[in-house]
Amino acid sequence: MALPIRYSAEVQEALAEQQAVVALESNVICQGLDYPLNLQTALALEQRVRAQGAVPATLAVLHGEIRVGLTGDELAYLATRPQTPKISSRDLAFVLAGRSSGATTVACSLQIAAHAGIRFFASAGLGGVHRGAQQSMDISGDLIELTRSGLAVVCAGAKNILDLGLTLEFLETHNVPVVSYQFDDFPAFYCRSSGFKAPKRLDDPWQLAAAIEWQQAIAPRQSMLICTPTPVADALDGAVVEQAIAAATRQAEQAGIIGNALTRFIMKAVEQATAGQSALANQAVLLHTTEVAAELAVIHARFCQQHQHHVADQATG
Ligand code: PSU
Ligand code: MN
Repeated sequence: MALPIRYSAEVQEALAEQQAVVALESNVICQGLDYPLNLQTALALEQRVRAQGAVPATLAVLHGEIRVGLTGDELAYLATRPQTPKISSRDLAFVLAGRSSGATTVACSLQIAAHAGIRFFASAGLGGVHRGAQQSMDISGDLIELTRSGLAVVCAGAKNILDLGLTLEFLETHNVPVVSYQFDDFPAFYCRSSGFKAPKRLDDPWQLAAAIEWQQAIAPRQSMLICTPTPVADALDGAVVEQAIAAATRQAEQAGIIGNALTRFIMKAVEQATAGQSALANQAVLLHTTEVAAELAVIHARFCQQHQHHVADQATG
């Protein structure tokens, strides 16, 4: 069966003309941030992408239809319905069969973006290996989907509620290429550094574009993780955040929260403990990673055009 994918007119046109498109998730808008910060953020993200000369494609499922690119009204619809289910790639078939709606996680968004032929995706912080995963085995499907989507994923590392050391180990084991762009370390969401060096640093966006294309040629389904730390002015103090996270993690344990509810529970507890600071920091990270994704997507599109011309010249010359 053909997937019921509906593209916004501008995304369809941009894809047809091989222009830069940046895909965005909707779960963070629906559930990660509260109204009205979430709607303001969703609109600001699209604006940042456009300002760089790329086209934004926020992804969601609405009434049994996969949507690639949403209108302002549709963003508002999602932003005011936090009861919309969080859906990962494992949930998508049921959502389509039931003709229902869902806010897509990174994992689900990557799967949809791959079907849609989009090459770039931006997220603030990925899901990853949870603290205590040695016992719980709670590892986000976001990481798995990196190994079968073939996108350039721009983010500030993974959320710092996770075990970032284990997250890096997992990525290494699954041979996901991880690179920090113009930075040495693996970032930690709204903190600049996780304390771990990134496996690779690249400073030149053109070389990065070339690496993305080589990765496509080598293993078309393997995504590349491109990390960029949140700006210094937006970063939160690591020690304060760590305390809040440790307390929130204990709270979740005591409340017996497991499965796909855990991430949101801990994020909200941290938000409370920091009097809303972490939500604003989350927004700042999103804005930054999305802007970098758009900037890189535009350079990547130009790189591909130049390369095509070069190949055509060689063929005729
Ligand atoms: N950002 C937030 N809160 C969230 C998420 C992002 O502030 O809940 C979502 C993202 O959509 C991400 C997902 O893909 O959490 C990961 O969830 P899990 O750990 O259950 O795989
Ligand atoms: Mn999980």
